[in-house]
Amino acid sequence: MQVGLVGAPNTGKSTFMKACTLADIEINNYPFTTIEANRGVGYVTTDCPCKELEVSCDPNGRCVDGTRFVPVKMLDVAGLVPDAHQGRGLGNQFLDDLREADVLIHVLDISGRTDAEGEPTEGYDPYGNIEFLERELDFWYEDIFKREWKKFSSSIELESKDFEEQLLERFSGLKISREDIRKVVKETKLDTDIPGKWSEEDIRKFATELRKRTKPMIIAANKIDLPGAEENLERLQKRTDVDIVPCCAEAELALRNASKQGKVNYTPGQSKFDIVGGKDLEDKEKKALDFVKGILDRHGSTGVQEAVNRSVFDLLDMIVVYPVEDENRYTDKSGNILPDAILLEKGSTAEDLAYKVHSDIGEDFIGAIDTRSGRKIGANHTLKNGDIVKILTEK
Ligand SMILES: Nc1nc2c(ncn2[C@@H]2O[C@H](COP(=O)(O)OP(=O)(O)OP(=O)(O)O)[C@@H](O)[C@H]2O)c(=O)[nH]1
Ligand SMILES: [Mg+2]
Repeated sequence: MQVGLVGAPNTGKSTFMKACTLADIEINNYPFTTIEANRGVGYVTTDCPCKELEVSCDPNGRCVDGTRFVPVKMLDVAGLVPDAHQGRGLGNQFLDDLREADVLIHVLDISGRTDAEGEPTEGYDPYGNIEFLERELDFWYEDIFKREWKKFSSSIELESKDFEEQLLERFSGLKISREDIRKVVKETKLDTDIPGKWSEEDIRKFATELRKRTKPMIIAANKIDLPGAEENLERLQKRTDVDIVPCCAEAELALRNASKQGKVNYTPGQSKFDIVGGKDLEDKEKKALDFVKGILDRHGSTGVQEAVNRSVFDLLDMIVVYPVEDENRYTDKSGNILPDAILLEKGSTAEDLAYKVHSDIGEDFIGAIDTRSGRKIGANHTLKNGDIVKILTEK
């Protein structure tokens, strides 16, 4: 599972990334601060069953008052500019870092204070950035396909290899699934027996549809704190059907830093924070926290956690399940309560969970127990979000 951050330069991608991961990342108010991708671990949040079961859990990560933090890998890349595929800006080769991404968050400066080149400006219409970003992503995909298309098509036409198999094999880095291919072939109505005869336009159409399916995208409308941002957001919401979450990455970063320093109590995603009693805050810090409070009061949250959660739970349709060893006490072998929280695709089975925990456990799987009902479940039993499962193995 990997979440990729994309967007024009200077929109706040690295600020968003730093807020999520608290990694040491450079942020500046000029374009192309990021050149090499920043990688880190962020979190999605979900309701932990510990609250409902009235137990105190011992998570391998973190659980704050019933909010469980489940790690997800995150990637922040360089800014993308129009015509990057022709080498402008930093080009689009760096997008290859995003091959592994399962979902993208497009960080957009909704205030209109950054143009498509990442230069500070005023009154810029952010809608243009949605169009060009998608276009550049399509060119990136198209290039990847075109590079291999000759070899790929001759293996099908001359060696009678299967289209789906070959596509999965040759483009495995793009995380394409069989289902993605089938749906795209159906939609584009292209003849998969003769890919060598596809026109450039056919390849482009195929690449674009696959890009949309394999890299679903949500927009983080960042810098919502700045004047004009809310009006732009309203206009944008009418013009696009992409999911948009208003964000203030700067506020989220300020809160997480203050929380790390023990100055505030704040659970990411929440609508409020408390200043820890007895802490002397400098005027500057007080001012910053007042600014953050204004954002939370107005928008309900900074939007950062919501954008990450929605990308994983809504766009990728993931669920969280909890494997345990002891079905009565919800513990692992060492007595830790609800230690692991595992992200799985919706529709995953008990056996899929076993494989996810460890391939040996998957191989030795003979059944499982749904701990809430106490009932035995089989390999094909579909799991639900929040399920706590004991896996049974033959050894
Ligand atoms: N007002 C405001 N400024 C923000 C916000 N988020 C980021 N910024 C500022 O925007 C500027 C660019 O931030 P970065 O995080 O470096 O942007 P980036 O998209 O990673 O930029 P590149 O790496 O150059 O592509 C910095 O001055 C940040 O402080 C926000 O929510 N509100
Ligand atoms: Mg950056």
